[in-house]
Amino acid sequence: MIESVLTAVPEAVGQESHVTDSYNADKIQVLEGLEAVRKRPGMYIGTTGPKGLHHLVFEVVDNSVDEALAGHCTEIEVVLEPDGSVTVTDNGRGIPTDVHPKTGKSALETVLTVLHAGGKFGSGGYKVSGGLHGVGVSVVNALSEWVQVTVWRNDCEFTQRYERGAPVSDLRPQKQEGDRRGTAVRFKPDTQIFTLSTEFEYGTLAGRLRELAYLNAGLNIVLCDRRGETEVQEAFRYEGGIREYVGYMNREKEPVHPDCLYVRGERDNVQVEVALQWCADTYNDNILGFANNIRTIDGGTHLEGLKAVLTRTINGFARKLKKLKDSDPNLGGENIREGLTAVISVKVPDPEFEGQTKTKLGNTEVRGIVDSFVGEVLSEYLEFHPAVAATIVDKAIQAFNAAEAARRARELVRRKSALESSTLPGKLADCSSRDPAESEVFIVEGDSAGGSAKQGRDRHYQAILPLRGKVLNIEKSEDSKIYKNAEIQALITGLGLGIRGEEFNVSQLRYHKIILLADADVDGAHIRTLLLTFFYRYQRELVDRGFIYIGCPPLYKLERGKNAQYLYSDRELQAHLATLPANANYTIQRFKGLGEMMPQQLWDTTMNPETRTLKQISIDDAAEADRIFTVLMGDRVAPRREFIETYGSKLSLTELDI
Ligand code: 0RA
Repeated sequence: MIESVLTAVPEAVGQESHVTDSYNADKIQVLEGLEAVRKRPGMYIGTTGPKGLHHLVFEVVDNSVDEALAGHCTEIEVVLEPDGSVTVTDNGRGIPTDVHPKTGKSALETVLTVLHAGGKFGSGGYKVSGGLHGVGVSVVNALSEWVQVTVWRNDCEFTQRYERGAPVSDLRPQKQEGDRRGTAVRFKPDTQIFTLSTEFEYGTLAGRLRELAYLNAGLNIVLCDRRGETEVQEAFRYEGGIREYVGYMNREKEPVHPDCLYVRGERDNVQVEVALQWCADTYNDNILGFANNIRTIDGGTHLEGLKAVLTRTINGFARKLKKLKDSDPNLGGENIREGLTAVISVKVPDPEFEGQTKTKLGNTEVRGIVDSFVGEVLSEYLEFHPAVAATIVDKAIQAFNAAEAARRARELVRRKSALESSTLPGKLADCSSRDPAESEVFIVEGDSAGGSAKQGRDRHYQAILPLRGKVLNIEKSEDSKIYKNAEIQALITGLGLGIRGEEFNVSQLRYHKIILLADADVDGAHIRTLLLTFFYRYQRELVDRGFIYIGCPPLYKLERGKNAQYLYSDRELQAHLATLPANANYTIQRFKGLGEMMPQQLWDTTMNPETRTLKQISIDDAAEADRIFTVLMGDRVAPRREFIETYGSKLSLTELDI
């Protein structure tokens, strides 16, 4: 309906909304719609924690990116304002401001107040905002204390203000000099909704904006933080698109061929873009899939197509180059993907997202399109670059041979080791529940902390697995050595992890919360890092699917008369001390380690779901994650040390407070 208005009715600059019955009825309906969003924000943005908060920014940015995808926008600027609001500005066409004669409302007001109204305008095209996130700017409006919109269009600057979803001013036009076009949406998240925190984290925003810039070659995205004393600004713009993305992910690695293999084009209305580069010094693959700029963590048809065509093409070249004999079996897909860093980005007119988290691309036609299109371009490239083809084939054959050797070693170990038997490790204090969904396991360093945790826990659903000493760095170890290591065996059998490199089987997992509990010092950070790396490299899905958590023990106990208070950081301690009267009498106890805590204390502060803080490890910035683990587990000691000291407890993965 609005579409026809856009073309049929000239924009009525400054036209008063004439009030009719239908306008009033409409308005009530609209406000009820937004009221529903305020009542159940989780239904629209998943959570009112940090993830949902940042989602607001991405929602607005996605709309600007859609303008870029439609070819009308080249710049997006995100400003973190000193007052806690955010402004997202683009140089697109500007949200239409013409007034609908029936409703008396401008298109702009419709976009801001009607759920999902944004999508009604577009004339096809590839939309980010129609996909996974696509809840619309109206949701941002509903969840903001206020929104200030500015549109530059038709030689005018239009402004309008909203409070908690409702317009509080008319759409005001003002003649402007020059021919500026675009939209600015400034909003302040509502503290009534985001009760935990309304503070945006620079790193979280920078990670996604960088990703968007890689995925949309040439688009200029600027992030500016005006909250501190000095302004911080970063511009993300990559003419090379995902080719540069792969280069960025590989910058700590050793590529075996200098240039990224790159495929880009369109077939049957589906845009396909792929960048590939193999590296020598890593056993894993790191393949990121995107559909309409949305990261598809659970894969889908685009990744299936890519994997199939890689396996077929590289096997074809292996035979053609006589590196495989006729009698040899084919190289496995996993051999061919070893050491591969890849990004595949498809843009599909009507994407279907499947799975529990809607992060799996379902469009079946995409599989064949990717397979045939990438196959043609890749084969031609390798024909003309036989040295590159030979290098990739050699690498895959090496991987094949190593996998065979590892399999034989594993068979040997398996027969003898606890892996084969179903006995749980002796030091595991299991819980009585057999329902993994409600069960949690605390992985605790050292026997004394393990003892306190065992006594303090709720044994119905809390298990304790004490580990002694440092976990083996699996990145640098042969499989045979891994399976012989006692701590790793305990982890594998105790948690139900299965075999490295084999398909993850969630039904085997014995606990859906795996909680790492280490001291709040540098040693603790190191142990946590080794464990996280173990999970990430051994079975990455554990991390991707949000099973891994970090427990947060307190650093201080402050006693004042009969009152005791636990504090979890130096900052928290200082903040608390500042609230005390100058003449207050108090004592401060600093916990040197978990082992010093009484069982009851450990329960109260760290284990009791009612009072504890858990941080869920989630990888929003997949490129960073892979690089971080490469740095952490690689051969270079200096960057690792520096990293652990800076990020020991943070890991620059987003840790969500839950
Ligand atoms: C509806 C229709 C058109 C553009 C937009 C919405 C639009 C929305 C946002 C949100 C942030 N920036 C935006 N830029 C544009 C098409 C307008 C036309 O046909 O002129």
